[in-house]
Parts: sequence; C-alpha cells; structure tokens
Amino acid sequence: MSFSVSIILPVMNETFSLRQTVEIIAAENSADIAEYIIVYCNKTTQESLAIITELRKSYPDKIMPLKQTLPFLGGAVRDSFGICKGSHVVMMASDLETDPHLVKDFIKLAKDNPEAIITATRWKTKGGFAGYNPMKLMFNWVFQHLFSLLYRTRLSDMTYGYRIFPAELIKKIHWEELKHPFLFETIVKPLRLGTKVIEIPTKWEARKEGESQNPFFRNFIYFRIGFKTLFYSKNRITRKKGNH
Ligand SMILES: Nc1nc2c(ncn2[C@@H]2O[C@H](COP(=O)(O)OP(=O)(O)OP(=O)(O)O)[C@@H](O)[C@H]2O)c(=O)[nH]1
Ligand SMILES: [Mg+2]
Repeated sequence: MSFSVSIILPVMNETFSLRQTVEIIAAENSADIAEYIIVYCNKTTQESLAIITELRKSYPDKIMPLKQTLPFLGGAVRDSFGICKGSHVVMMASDLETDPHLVKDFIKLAKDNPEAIITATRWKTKGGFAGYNPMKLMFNWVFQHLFSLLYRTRLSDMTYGYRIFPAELIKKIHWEELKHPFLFETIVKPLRLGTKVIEIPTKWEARKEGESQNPFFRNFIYFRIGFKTLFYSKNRITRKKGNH
C-alpha cells in the first residue's frame, strides 16, 4: 500500500483551534493526507459543528465527519480506527494541545520507519509543559517512571495521546478502554507486541478555548490498563474472530 495518512480529530467544543489544526496540517503535508476524520458526538457544540461544515467546503474531498457510536474520547478514536483508509493514522486533539506543526515530523519519520510508532514527548523538551497543573505534573512524572520500568522501555511520555501508527497495527489490536486511559492503552499494547516506538520532543501548551473532558481523579484509572496489559499474552492483545 502506498503511503498516506488519516488524521483523527475528536471534537467537543473547539472552534478556531480545530480550524487552525486542519489548516496547518493541510498547508504543510497536503499530498500525504488521505483524510481528516473529525469525530463528534451528541455533546459536540453547535459552534464546533459549524466549523466542520466550513472545513468541508474548504477541503471537500478530505474532510470525513464521523458521528461516534462508542462513547467518550477512546470511543471516538476507536470508531475512527475502524474506518480510516490511510496506511498510517495520526491520533491527536483539536484543542491545539497537540502541536499541528509536528505532523510533518511524524510523517518524515514514519516514511523511514513504516512499521514503527512515532510518538511525541513533553518530557524531553525544556519547558515542555506550559500551563499544566503542578499536581498533575508531579503525578505524571511518577506515573511515567513507574511504567517505563515495568515495560522496560526508555519512553518518557506514554500518556500523551499524540502519535502516528501503522494502520495495520491499530486494526489488529483488541481495544478495551473508552475514556482517556485509551491514550495510554495505545502505547502499552503495541509495546507488548514488540513494536518499535520512536519519541520526538514537543512543547505542550494549555488550550485557549473550551475545557478538558478529563477530570483530575480520572488519572488514577490509567493504572488499570497499564497493569492488566503487562500480564496479557500476545494473542489476548491482538484481535481474534468474535473478539471485538
Ligand atoms: N468526539 C469526542 N471528542 C472528545 C471526547 N472527549 C474529548 N474529546 C476531544 O478530544 C481532545 C482531547 O480531549 P481533552 O479532554 O482535551 O483531553 P486531554 O487534553 O487529553 O486531557 P487532559 O490533559 O487530562 O486535560 C479534545 O479536542 C476534545 O474536544 C468525546 O467524548 N468525544
Ligand atoms: Mg486537551
């Protein structure tokens, strides 16, 4: 299959952030992008839906609006995994907390390493977190170090949901999480399957509009999938018939 990229953009309350995300990616990577799957749900605001309509006019062949059937952020991304057409898939946000300029670097590395996951890290950049809650930052540091030991990996940011995957890989994995811990699941399961993962540094900046859908207490639920996956066999991780 020739190289092409599906960009997954879940949206709840973003307007100019969503538009800017698509415009930057289109300007810097146009030829490589197969589609932008913009995933919305019943709670997505009218303002955001209006931006999707505008974007469809500007990029008629590339914008694929998708109404999610599974709930929450993980559900939105999992629905997109099911329909994406590209050889590679970028998972990101539409609130500008995932710097759209990085997509061109993901693509360059993915072309040289088509079987690998390329993922962004906020922990290898000076001032990698601008406006991050200090409690959450400390918790995040401890979490990253614990799981890098458990998974025997040098990765420094396994919870940041900004990565490019080979489509074949994400389609064969049996996914479980529906909420934000799904972002973590998308790295631990491939790691257990022996997938090569390359990290590139990025700066994280807090969103300028709307609010996060991830309350602080939910961060504790990330442990569950991290521990469970450690003990799974490879067969349990890859999708089997009747195992959806
Ligand atoms: N379609 C859809 N989009 C969602 C849902 N939950 C979150 N999103 C979008 O997914 C992106 C990431 O969600 P956020 O809630 O900002 O999560 P986050 O920034 O990873 O989490 P924190 O850093 O913990 O705040 C944003 O663009 C959201 O609008 C959902 O249930 N459905
Ligand atoms: Mg966010």
